[in-house]
Amino acid sequence: FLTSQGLEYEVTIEDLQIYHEMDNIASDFPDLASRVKIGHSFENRPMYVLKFSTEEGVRRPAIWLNAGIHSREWISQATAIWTARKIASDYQRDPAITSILEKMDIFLLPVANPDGYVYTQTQNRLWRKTRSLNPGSPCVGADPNRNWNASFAGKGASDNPCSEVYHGPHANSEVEVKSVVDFIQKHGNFKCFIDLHSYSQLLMYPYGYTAKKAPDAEELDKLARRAAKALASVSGTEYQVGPTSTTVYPASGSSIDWAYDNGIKFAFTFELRDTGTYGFLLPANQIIPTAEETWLGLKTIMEHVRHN
Ligand code: ING
Ligand code: ZN
Repeated sequence: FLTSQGLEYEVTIEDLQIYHEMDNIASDFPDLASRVKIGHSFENRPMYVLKFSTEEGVRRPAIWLNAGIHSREWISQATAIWTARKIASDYQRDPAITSILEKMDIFLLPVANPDGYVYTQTQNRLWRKTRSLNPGSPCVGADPNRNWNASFAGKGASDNPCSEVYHGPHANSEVEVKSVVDFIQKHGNFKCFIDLHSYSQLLMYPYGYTAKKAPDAEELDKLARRAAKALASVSGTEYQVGPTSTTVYPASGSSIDWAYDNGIKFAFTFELRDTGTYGFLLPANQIIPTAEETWLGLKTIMEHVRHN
């Protein structure tokens, strides 16, 4: 609303500003982008994806860009929504993204854990999990990156609801995870799944649930190294590359392991800036630089997917 001081915005608990920006992108680029509701959260907030598609009515091979599964990793949601506008505005300007979109659709979910995200803005900045209730426990939430049906309840997850890595009562128990799983399975033609987290500056591929090598480890490693190099070319930000279990720690029930075991070969997790100076509390002046460098990494992966 307008005051004597100028423009001010009324922010309410329910106001996910990223959802408004998704709406704006869809109306600024009506021939390319649309906002699709794929489900709802535990507290009944909508789960919105932006769909980028240059041809209606055909189920083209598709790319899933996931962000904000851990609510406190704010650079993830921010990078995702910046990337959304970048995809739309560079279409028909940048030959790389143009040719990707001539063959594939991109689905981008910037807020995979909306309840947690609102909670980090109103109650506890460092909340990681969902906000589902655990019967018989005073502790709230499950780790939505331990809740996928990939060696569920295995290594690197906890059966204690009070743990930050609580896997939940069963695979897909978190409605936010289930919504993504159902959408991807119903679609049936996803070739790539990228999950954005922070922090540590890592680019990882399966597996997290085992130290065994994934069948495509060599190709994924080569591609990840090229992506990390492209990313570093922007402002020198260095990433380490490798499989999750040996690069960060063993972790079962993760999104990319589920994707990979369900035939989505190009499955990657980015751990964005920084390496710990600010950690989850990355200063606002690093948002755009992070998004800009990450974009080159993402494009490297998406171009490879288009050719394969
Ligand atoms: N790190 C990830 C986590 O879920 C990870 C690491 C990546 C685990 C990919 C499994 C698969 O713990 C953060 N910061 O959340
Ligand atoms: Zn995370």
